Amino acid sequence: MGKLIGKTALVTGSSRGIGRAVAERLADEGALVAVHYATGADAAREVVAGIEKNGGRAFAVQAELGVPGDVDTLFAGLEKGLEEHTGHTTLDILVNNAGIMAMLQPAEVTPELFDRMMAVNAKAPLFIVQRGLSLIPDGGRVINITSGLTRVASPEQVTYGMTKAALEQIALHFSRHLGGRRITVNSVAPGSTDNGGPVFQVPEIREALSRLSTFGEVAEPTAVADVVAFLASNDARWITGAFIDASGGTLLG
Ligand code: NAP
Ligand code: 2V4
Repeated sequence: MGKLIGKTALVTGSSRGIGRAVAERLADEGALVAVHYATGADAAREVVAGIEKNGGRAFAVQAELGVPGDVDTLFAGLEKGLEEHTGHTTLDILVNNAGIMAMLQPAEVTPELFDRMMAVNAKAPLFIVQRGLSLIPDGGRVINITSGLTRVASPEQVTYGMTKAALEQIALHFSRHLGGRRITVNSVAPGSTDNGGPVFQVPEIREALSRLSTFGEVAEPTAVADVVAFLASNDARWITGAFIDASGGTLLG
């Protein structure tokens, strides 16, 4: 613990699920964390309160992503919070975690659903990275939460998989763009992870999802968060442009 003392981090979509676990883990390591949310103000406040109760530092930032002005709204709140808590606006660690998913048969996909999912899952992260670079110092970190579904076939997730495949391109191209500044850019791809949603309460569904991992379980969000915390740390300084399979062996075939 304590590997991120003095660092600042933004975790998009950290009011619940994987993002929440990431925010809590980075805060446990000493980072000041911006807990971003869209609609879950109470949930985000609870995350911040929990972090503070554990001796960490955090503040909440609201912004709906995938709508016009989203990045402006996000960075207005982020910069205000960073300034208030640190006296500057340096952002050491950017985690693009917020995302949406829908199970849709290929025949049910519409241009509107495609555009919405692409806007939240891929377009917003690109422009968050672009804007974030004015705040991220040399040696900073960009970590994008993608999905094992860019590597395993699932017809009902063709649109989702396409958006995550697009998101994965950020690590490839920006790692080269930012190498001279020692900023690393990586993708973390979870498999099925219990985000507290209703599907994980249905025993038959949970068992079917569990069988996909070689460990025979769905992931806890903390398992993914530990991987993100490693990438955020100095120990991972020589990893960039990577696709990190954090699916518990779901992609083994
Ligand atoms: P989740 O529990 O559904 O939480 C999603 C988070 O993203 C919430 O904090 C939500 O904020 C925020 N969010 C959603 N839409 C948003 C929007 N339009 N603008 C701003 N914020 C938005 O998600 P999760 O299951 O933990 O997944 C987190 C990430 O991991 C996603 O990118 C997902 O694709 C990826 N992933 C998940 C799994 C899995 O099995 N769970 C597997 C692989 C990859 P509000 O609640 O405030 O609206
Ligand atoms: O099955 C997944 C999966 C899932 C789900 O469990 C349902 C959920 C939580 O609503 C959203 C979700 C997002 C995902 O990205 C995945 C996923 O990546 C995945 C799943 C099963 C097998 C391999 C995977 O990579």
